[in-house]
Amino acid sequence: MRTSFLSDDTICAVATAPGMGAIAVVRLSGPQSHDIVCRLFYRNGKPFPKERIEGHRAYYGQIICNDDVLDEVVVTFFKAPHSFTGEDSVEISVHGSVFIQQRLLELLVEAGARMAMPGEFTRRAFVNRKFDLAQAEAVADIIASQSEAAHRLAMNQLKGGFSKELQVLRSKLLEITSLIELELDFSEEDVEFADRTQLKSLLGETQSHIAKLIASFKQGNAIKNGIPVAIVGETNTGKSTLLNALLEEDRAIVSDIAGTTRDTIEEVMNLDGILFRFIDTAGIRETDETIEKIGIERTLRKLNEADIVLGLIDATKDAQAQRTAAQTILEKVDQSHQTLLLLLNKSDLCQKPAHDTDLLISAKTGEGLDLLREKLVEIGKKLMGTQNEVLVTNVRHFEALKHASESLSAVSKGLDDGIPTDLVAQDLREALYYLGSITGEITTDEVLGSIFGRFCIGK
Ligand SMILES: Nc1nc2c(ncn2[C@@H]2O[C@H](COP(=O)(O)OP(=O)(O)OP(=O)(O)O)[C@@H](O)[C@H]2O)c(=O)[nH]1
Ligand SMILES: [Mg+2]
Repeated sequence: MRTSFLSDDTICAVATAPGMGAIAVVRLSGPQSHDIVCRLFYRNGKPFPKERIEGHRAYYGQIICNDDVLDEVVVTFFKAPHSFTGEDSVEISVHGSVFIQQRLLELLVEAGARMAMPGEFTRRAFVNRKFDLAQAEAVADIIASQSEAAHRLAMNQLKGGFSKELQVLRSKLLEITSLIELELDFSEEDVEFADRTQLKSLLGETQSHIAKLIASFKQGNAIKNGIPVAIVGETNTGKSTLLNALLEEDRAIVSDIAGTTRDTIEEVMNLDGILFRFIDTAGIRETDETIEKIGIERTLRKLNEADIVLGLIDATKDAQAQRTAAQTILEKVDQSHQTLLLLLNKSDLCQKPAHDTDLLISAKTGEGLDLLREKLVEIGKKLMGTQNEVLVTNVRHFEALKHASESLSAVSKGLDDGIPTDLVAQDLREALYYLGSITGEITTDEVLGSIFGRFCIGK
């Protein structure tokens, strides 16, 4: 059940990016929002009467305080429930001076509004059932989207594509529940009333549906946060130089001292519409140094999590050393779900490669990097696959689905082991609870606080 959050107060905030801009939009929402704005808003030198407000209409006029004109503005009024939040609300477009924005907020607060908390507009929209929680989170994803694919995914979630999928799952679970409850009702008569075959097949179907969604997280996460590309290799092979070259900026420290990079460094970059998350790592070598050891452990973790591994080999080393280095990397990559590109770096210092690699590059001069980018895009496109299905992109949803799946496994096992039906029903309720937590049918103030707290103010 959604916790009630009926607002009797009116909130205000700057909705546009902080700082100076051509224009800025100040937003209000709540029962007094029209009254408050009408106290400050003048047209043709006269206060604008609230009775004249038409919803969804923009009015040109002035914000006046103590006979001084603060700014010429365009005010758009929205009448409940036909607004983003579902409440009476107003958007005031002002000239984007920081002073005007601040002063207008002060005036609004003096007139009875309160500064909004992060995400409070969207939270109100959720509470007023403008959309469910997964859709509210999509609003944040749309704002954060950095590529066409991420944008499309967030849009689909906002339109309710993901929510619809969950509804299908939910109705399947409810069907299972009713089959089990039927059995519960007749338990005294000691009969297995429900059709177990039907129950089992429905359960299996639901489980594989959830498993499919869980599996989609890898792709969804790659689209949203970038395909993880780990740059690994021995120390001094030029990993940090390569990161800098790919990003076209001096992001990581480069030096000829082996063991320069200790911590992992991550940066996203859009190549041909696909988002990549490049991860520079600490060079792999035997060491007794505590901090470097921790760094190398991190390298191995990042290597495991990566979809693409760029294995760097120093072209100035002799053939045997190169082979050993390649072997070390090969052993650590799981090619069943990771793509490895072995790169022979420092081509500018060697005449010809000692053995076959995927690519000969020079991170320093840029030789071979165009080809590398092309290969990355090619692999990225394959990883992205077809994109019209519903994908899980949010860790919170991913976790909830995993919990739901565990609960369903317990239901399955319970049925197989002949556990009393009322206990099985308990696991089923748990699965329903986890699914409900995604769309927000079941939430707590704490959960809402943590979700909307991550939004920006004015959203
Ligand atoms: N000539 C030449 N030098 C390079 C190239 N790539 C890197 N270097 C040099 O190799 C040295 C090591 O480069 P880094 O990028 O710091 O190597 P790394 O793999 O990050 O090293 P660690 O962080 O210590 O593991 C530096 O002196 C770089 O300038 C290259 O393509 N050609
Ligand atoms: Mg480095």
